[in-house]
Amino acid sequence: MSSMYEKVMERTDTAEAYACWLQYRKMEDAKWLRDYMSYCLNITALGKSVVINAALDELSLAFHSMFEQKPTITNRVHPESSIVIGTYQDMNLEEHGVEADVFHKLNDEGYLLKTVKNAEKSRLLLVGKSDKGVLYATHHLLRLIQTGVALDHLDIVDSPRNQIRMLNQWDNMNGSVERGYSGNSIFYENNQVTTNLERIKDYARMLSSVGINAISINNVNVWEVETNLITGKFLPDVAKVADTLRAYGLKTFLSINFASPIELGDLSTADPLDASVKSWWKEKVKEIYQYIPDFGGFVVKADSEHRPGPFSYERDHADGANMLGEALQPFDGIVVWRCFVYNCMQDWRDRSTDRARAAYDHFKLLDGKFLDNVILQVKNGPMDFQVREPVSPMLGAMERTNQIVEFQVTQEYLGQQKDLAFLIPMWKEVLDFDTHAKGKGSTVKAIVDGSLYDYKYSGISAVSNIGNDINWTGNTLAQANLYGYGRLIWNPDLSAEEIAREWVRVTFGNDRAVVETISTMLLDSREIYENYTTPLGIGWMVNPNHHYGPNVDGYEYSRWGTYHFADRDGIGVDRTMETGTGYVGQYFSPNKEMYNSLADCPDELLLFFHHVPYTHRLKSGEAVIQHYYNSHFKGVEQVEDLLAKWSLLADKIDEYRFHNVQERLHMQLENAKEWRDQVNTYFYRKSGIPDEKNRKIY
Ligand code: GCW
Repeated sequence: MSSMYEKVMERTDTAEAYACWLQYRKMEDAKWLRDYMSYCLNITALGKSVVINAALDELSLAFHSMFEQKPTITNRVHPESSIVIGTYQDMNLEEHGVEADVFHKLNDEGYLLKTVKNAEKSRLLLVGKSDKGVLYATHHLLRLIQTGVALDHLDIVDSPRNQIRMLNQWDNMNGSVERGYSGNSIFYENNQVTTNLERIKDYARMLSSVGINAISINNVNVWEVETNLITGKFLPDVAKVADTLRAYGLKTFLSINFASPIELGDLSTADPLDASVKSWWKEKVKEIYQYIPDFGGFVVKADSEHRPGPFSYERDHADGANMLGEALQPFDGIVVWRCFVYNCMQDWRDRSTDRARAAYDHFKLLDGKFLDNVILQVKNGPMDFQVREPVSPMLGAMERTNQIVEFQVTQEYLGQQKDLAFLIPMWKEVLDFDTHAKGKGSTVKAIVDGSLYDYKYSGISAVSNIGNDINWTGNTLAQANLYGYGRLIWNPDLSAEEIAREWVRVTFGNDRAVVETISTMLLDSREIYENYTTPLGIGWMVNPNHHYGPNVDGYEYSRWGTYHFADRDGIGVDRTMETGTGYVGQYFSPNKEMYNSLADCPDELLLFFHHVPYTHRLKSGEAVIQHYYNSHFKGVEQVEDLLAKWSLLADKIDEYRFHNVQERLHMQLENAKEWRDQVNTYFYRKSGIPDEKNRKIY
């Protein structure tokens, strides 16, 4: 039986949309075809495992599709072998002239991809430190072929910089996806685990191709039905999903409800220090591992936005996390404990509470109290995935507590996959940020790769952006964020340009105009979005609840702690030491002093840290209000330009994907105009200060 992928690929109208970056387009160029085929038709696979089988399947599928010929596969090296794959233990490295030394320097998921020559034949070695390395090497090779790289002199040694490379699905069992903009869940429907494992398999193929190795498969808000995922009712189904994911090097995690012992009807308390609660979780974990022997562990949202947690029992987060950690320890499982904890019932009149401070205030004093299989997961900024926020001061603050940073691939506040927003440049800013936690050079990437503090577990996690739409991500160009997320966290030193161009090539082919145009569109897009929404770091001003489109005062008098404090004279949140909330004090010097000083604070974050008059001059010389007008007018023009650029590609891209993106760009234009007009009008009316250029404001 043909797979879901193969079935969709037969339907020409949506095939490219579904295939994402695993296009394996038929090779037309005769010279390349000859060159590549000389390597690709005789595969020898040494060693056996489900993961190596997955690598072989991928090679066969890809070669068949690109060269219209299925490769032969053998399990011992023979004179015709043109690709040899296996782990370094399975291979006689000397026979191929490779030193085993290479592998001692690599971590477990690393690999060697090398062209070796003897008298009459060249062959490719794909050697993994483990079978996962073999799979990653396979995808590296397929990427090279699809981007038109010659194979004659390969000598690549690579391994991932980050240990945990995770995705969090915010999928509910009724099939909905919290903050999902791409259709329904691929994991659940009608309060059941899906039986469509083929679609999950294709997702796993995509994720493994960019090196993701862990996934939590249900929403961090764990509702009634989902609480049962850790029971015999659903575990057999979850195990099937885990089997599918495992073949692609992915560990399965579940989000759990902290109150499970109560909600599943077994106990009357969920107090983490209660002996019966502790043993309940120990038994529960044992049961889970009977179904899923390599289960990853739990993701936990506790005492946050009305979810239950240790606070109900006057215990702290360390008590809660350690109780679960203890239960998971015998199985090498881990607890990913989220730090998104703040008062979501704030009184807007109360100026002493600052939501940005919350995570640090809750967790900093617990440093050193967590078990070593607990990891704290921290959102990249202190608020909630706005278009621009400073880096969370939690990153670097916890010397003795494992940390993982959380990004959001799904574009909740960034246009919801209607508007274009390529997020890699933003994540790079975060990873490159110098926290100065241990002096100069204490970048976030050095914290989350574990090197700065020698964490036992660390890495990067992100909220996924996929659903069951045929193109997975609603907007086809949003596929770039998922791809780029994987590539970036594998190697944070890749540039956003490299990632963008590579994605365009594997997704749309190597035509120069296509590569240039789309990568430029992507690379400009975050700034464009910022221009017509909320520049200078203030954020929010969105419609409450669904978070799409402008509503300047939408959250101004709400309980969520997300205010801009605009009045007739000025705007911004004073977070300084002297007159503000003192939030800046959570940073290490010299960041603390830089943000605290009106003169030194970077323009793009000005209103995050300071309340200033509209007439305050930015470093550029523009007054704040004029900057607001200018950037909003500019943002709309830039979206018009995106549309014009895209239109030029009409005959270079298949119809389905072309129209999908075009349609979204039109929606984006409408949205941008609405933002421009509402924001400009609001501030004009508040301040009475006209636009120097006399453009239309209502
Ligand atoms: O960004 C906010 C979202 C919620 C989400 C929460 C969280 C899953 O609006 O939908 O809940 O963050 O991260 O827990």
